[in-house]
Amino acid sequence: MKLRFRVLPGRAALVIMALLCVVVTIPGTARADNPIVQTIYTADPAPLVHNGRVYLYTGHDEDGSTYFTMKEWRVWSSADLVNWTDHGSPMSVATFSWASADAWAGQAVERNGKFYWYVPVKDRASGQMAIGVGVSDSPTGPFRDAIGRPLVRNGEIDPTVFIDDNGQAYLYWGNPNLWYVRLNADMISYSGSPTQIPLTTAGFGTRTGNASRPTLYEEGPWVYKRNGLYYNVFAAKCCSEFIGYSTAPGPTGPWTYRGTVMPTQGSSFTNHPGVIDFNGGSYFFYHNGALPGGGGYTRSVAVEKFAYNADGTIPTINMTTTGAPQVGTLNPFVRQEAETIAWESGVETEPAGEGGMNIGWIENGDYVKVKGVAFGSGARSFSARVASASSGGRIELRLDGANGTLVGTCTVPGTGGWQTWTTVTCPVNGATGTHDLYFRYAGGSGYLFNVNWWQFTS
Ligand code: FUB
Repeated sequence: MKLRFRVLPGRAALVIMALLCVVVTIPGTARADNPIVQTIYTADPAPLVHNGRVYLYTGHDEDGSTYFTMKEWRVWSSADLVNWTDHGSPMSVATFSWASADAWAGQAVERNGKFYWYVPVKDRASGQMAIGVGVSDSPTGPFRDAIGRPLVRNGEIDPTVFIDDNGQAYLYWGNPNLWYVRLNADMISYSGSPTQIPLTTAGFGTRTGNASRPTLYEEGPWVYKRNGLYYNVFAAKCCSEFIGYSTAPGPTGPWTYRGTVMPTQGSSFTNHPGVIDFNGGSYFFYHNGALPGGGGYTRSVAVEKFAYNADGTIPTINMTTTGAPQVGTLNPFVRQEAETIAWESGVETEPAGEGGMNIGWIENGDYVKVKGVAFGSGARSFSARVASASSGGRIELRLDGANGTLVGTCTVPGTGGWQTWTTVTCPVNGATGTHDLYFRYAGGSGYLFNVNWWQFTS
């Protein structure tokens, strides 16, 4: 994310520049890995485990937003929960011809090889919020409108979908109420009518000071089943929200309020839960306002690892800047996408002419960190797919810090265009064992070059 100082009043710009000096440009400082994404603001995380990867579906808060101004959704994926690959935006408000705005909090699920992404959007005709459903053959899309109209429409938001062991799927959603309906096996139609889940204080806790909302339930339900127990984790109270949860013996209740998952923290007055088990661990996704310029309408998704208590209750989870530990290591000897990032400073991403995404808007001193790279007995050379409409620059390969040990430098020439790609190769010395790898970009002024992918040889 490039902060655009020129649109800010002088004092605000100075404060952010001062923060950047402290937070972003301290030479050699080890980087924290929350928030997960630094290239844009993201919100409303919805993780999905599929074929050994975690796919993360998010909303996108526009830079400088002063409301939930959200036009598109985004997809990211990771095999290790620290290095996240940007898959761009495979679904937007425009995907739904009947929708006019508000790409808000949704969830994607897989069934029979198809991926269904349930999202709230504003129905143009009625002006009401409605739930649409996108479908794709791939977790990264592109998604198309599955039915050409709202699946349900009652002015309420934030769908979550859960498929029970017997194959019955349920769609839950709602703010201020909480609804469910039984989805048919096709996942794009339902049986029966939308039904309200009674919001009792026994089921969802007691809120004081708001006569129209006597329980803590606010929005953003996330329903799942674990060891025979049904969980509904939700954004509670407003505002600011915290994350609470209830459990039930069945998918439609009766629900019992169980307490706090994540206290009110993190400079955003909303929060939004997403819970998965992956590779033997349990992970809690949420959002906050932790990036520079972040706040209630410029949010960022983050993740923490946690362990259920022996009785199935969820411990209190706090927001951290370190995030979840890495699952395994990253293999540098297979092609890796340049947009696979643990942390970055100064770069952005865009769709690449060759397919997938590339990183760009790279200036002198920007860097990308890739965490836990297993060089083993050593790397001999490095190749990168690059393009430059200017005169190029250099990719410095450094270990364990943006100013860490230099193990190679690759020169990038001008190629005649930002999408005119060539492959550059350079020797590598001293890269053995497992390290955080920093690509530090160097050159003259202005934008230097784009990178599509990279690979080391052993
Ligand atoms: O992101 C827009 C809205 O804010 C979501 O639908 C709510 O859950 C809250 O996070």
